[in-house]
Amino acid sequence: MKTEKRYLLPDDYMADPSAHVFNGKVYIYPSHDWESGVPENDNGDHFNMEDYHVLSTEDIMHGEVKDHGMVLSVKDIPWAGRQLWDCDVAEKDGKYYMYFPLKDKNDIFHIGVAVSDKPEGPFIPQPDPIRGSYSIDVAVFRDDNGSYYMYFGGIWGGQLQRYRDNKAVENPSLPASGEPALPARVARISDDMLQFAEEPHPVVVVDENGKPLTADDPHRFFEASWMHKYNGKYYFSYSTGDTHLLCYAVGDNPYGPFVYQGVILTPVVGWTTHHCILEYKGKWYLFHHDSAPSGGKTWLRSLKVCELQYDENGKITTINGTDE
Ligand code: FUB
Repeated sequence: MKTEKRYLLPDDYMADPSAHVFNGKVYIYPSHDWESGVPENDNGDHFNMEDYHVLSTEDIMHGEVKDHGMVLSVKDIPWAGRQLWDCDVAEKDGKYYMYFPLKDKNDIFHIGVAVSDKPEGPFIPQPDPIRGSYSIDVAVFRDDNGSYYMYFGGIWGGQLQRYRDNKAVENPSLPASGEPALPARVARISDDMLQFAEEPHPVVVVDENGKPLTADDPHRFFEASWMHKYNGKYYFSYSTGDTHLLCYAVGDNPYGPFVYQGVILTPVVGWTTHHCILEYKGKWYLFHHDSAPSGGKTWLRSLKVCELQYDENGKITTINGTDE
């Protein structure tokens, strides 16, 4: 059966959606693709994004999607080098905290924070990135007890291979075939929402026998973490990067381990795949992007959404990335 899908913003290129419900409305925080002219390479230099916009809607599949305009620019971030990649926003006590990966002046990714009184911004950046932060692709999850956790990390251009035990290594490398894959990271966020409250922990995805997925497994973590809770279980979902899937794994707490479950979305048009999952008005949705409207240009992606279905055991029904 075909899944009904919607392009959310046909007039602009945006990608890497993070969506949340604030004050009864859905707010979407994407990265903002544009034709910067930087040639495509494995380092991701062609993802040369310079600002963020915020979108909102009250009817995900059919309603108006409002673009609130530019809410943060690389020009306003004191420590900026280049490349504003996937961001996310969390609300605490009436303030909104935008977390964003950005390369510093030495071309090293860190994660910054910018603050607003409103979900639609504008967001004012802190002078420095989060202490001890590295790599890319931020997702912030608020657990039912009021604790906030940040999931992050991405390999290749996302620089995760440069770190072991949260320290930069001299000779970055990826694990060999058969060795455990590089994991995403998770850290609880401090009470003031501006720092990590602890050293980041590895987010380990294991098979049904408890063995970590290996570096050559087509379902291993690559980038684009997301966390949501369904029927009391913690669903860690992610992109597999060079095998072009969105997959998920389930655990009993925010740190895992998470047991691999299956594919959420098969490959889309374009190299990257990146998503978030949200419940709104009693239905579940998958937001993601593809490059079909730009004719397959990997650096010019368009936001898409469709409904997500679970079976009676909490298994997510796989969605075909290309049926329209
Ligand atoms: O948008 C730049 C990068 O492409 C993101 O950080 C990745 O998740 C991929 O979508």
